[in-house]
Amino acid sequence: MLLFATGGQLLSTDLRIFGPLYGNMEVKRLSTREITPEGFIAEHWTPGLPLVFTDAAHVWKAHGTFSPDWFREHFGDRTTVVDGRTYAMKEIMDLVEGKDTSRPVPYPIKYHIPAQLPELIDLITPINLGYAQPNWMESNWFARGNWGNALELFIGGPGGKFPYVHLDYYHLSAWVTQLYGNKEFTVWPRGQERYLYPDPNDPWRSVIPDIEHVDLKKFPLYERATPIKFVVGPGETLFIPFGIWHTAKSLEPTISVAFDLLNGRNFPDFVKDVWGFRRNGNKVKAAAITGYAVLAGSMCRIGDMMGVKRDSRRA
Ligand SMILES: O=C(O)CCC(=O)C(=O)O
Ligand SMILES: [Fe+2]
Repeated sequence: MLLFATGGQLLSTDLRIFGPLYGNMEVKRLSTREITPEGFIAEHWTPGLPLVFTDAAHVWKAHGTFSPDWFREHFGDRTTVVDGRTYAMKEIMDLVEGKDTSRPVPYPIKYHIPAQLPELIDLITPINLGYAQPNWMESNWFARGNWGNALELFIGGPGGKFPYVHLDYYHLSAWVTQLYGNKEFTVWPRGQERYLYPDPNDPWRSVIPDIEHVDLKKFPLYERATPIKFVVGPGETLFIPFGIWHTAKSLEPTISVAFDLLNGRNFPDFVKDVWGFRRNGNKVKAAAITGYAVLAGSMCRIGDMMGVKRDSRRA
C-alpha cells in the first residue's frame, strides 16, 4: 500500500483505508469488452472488489458443453467422495436433477479436476481466462505443495447451500465459473468480520449456522451486516478477492469450475498462513514448508519479471 502525506491528509492507492466505501460495495457485471486485464488489476484486484465477468469464460470449450447429460455420457462411472460416501457421476446427476429422490442431495459435490477429471482441462483452457494472471498456482513450484490450491468441479442441486459463511484459506482469491444453471452468491464488504462471528477455533468460518435465518438474539451484531446477494448464471465468472466473506447457494442443478489465484499481491498473507496453519505442530517441518513457500514465491516473482508464461494444462 502506498501512502502519501499531503497537507496532513492521507491519500492511498489502496481503497481499503476508506472503509465506508465498502459499506456500499456493489458487485459490477462487466463484459470483456468493458474491462481490460490492466483495468481489472487496477479496479478490482488491487482494491479487492468482487466482479462478475459476463463472458470471460466464453473462450472455454466447456461453455455450452457442460450439462448433466454430457457428464452422464462421458464420465457416468467416475466417482467422488462426499461426506464419506462414494457417488458415481450418473448417481450425482440423478440426485441433482431430482430423478432420484430416495436420499438427500449433498452440497457441495466436488471433483478435483487434475486428479479426478483431467480430461476436462482441455475444455477449460486457458484457466486464467486472460485475467487471473499472473497466477503462481499455475507454476510447478506451487503445484507440488498442498496449499489449499484447487481446481475443482462443483455440482449442486436446487437449494444446495455451502455449509457456512467463510473466507478462503491461505488468502487465496477465488474464481468461480458457472457452466450450467444459476447459483446465488452472498458476499459481505470487508470490515464486517465482527458482525459475522468468526469461529475462535477456525477464524475463517462464521459460527452462524444458517445465514438466511439468523437468530439476532444469539448474533445481535449481525443486524449491522450488509450482505450483497446476486446470481451468477451459465457462462459467467465470479471473482472473489481474498479477505471477502462469502457463501453460495445452488438455485437449480448447477455445474461450476472453481480455481484459486495467488501472486505477488496476496503472497505475503499467503506465507503468513502457511506458517500460521502449521506452527502449532512440528516446528521444524513448519519452518521447512514455509521456507519452501518463500523460495517458490521468489522464483515466481522472478518468473513474472522475465515474462514467463505458465502452462495451465499441467495435471
Ligand atoms: O460455489 C460455491 O459453492 C462456493 C464455493 C466456495 O466458496 C469455496 O469452495 O470456497
Ligand atoms: Fe470460498
